Amino acid sequence: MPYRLEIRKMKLSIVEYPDKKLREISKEVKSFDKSLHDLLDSMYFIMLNTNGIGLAAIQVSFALRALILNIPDDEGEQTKENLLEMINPIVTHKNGETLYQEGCLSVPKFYEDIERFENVRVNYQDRHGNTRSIDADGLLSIAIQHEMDHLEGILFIDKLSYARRKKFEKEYKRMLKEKKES
Ligand code: Y12
Ligand code: CO
Repeated sequence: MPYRLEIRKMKLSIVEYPDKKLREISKEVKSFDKSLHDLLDSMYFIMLNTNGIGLAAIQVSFALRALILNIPDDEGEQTKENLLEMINPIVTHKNGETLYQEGCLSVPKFYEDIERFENVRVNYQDRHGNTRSIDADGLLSIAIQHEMDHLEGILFIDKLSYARRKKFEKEYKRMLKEKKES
């Protein structure tokens, strides 16, 4: 059954771990209409307001294969010209290995070294349904892989070793408790 969007420039909020919503497999986007554009615009707004550089639709409760990325330029500026919107992305080539300390708006305050492919080629659609392709390296490549994992219900913490994950769970639980008490 196609995923129906009912969005009117809505105020979105970020879904945080351990919310089960983050485990959903997102569905293909089939309509490239105003509702999708409103969702993407609202995602951009919340991502900038929370100091993010990447966000998948599932992180704002919409299980759709849509993500946005806004990697800072060499001066550290996040400009709208560098905004990348990827709909229905598919990795067609990947190679190399790289390690980077990742963070996620859905797992606040935690950063972990995660291994990724160094380069990826991705086919995707833009907000109008046009087919596009990009060869990514560096931070963009890492961010694309991180956001594409969200489409499969995968979080960067799932890639930690057993021992590191246990440590994370303990610290995260403590953080949530402190947040509740404050
Ligand atoms: C490399 C690694 C990870 C990605 C995925 C995109 N990740 C983010 O955009 C993470 C943003 C983030 C922002 C935070 O700041 C605020 O929430 C205000 C943050 O700080 C706290 O949680 C306190 C943590 C993560 C792309 C490339
Ligand atoms: Co994330």
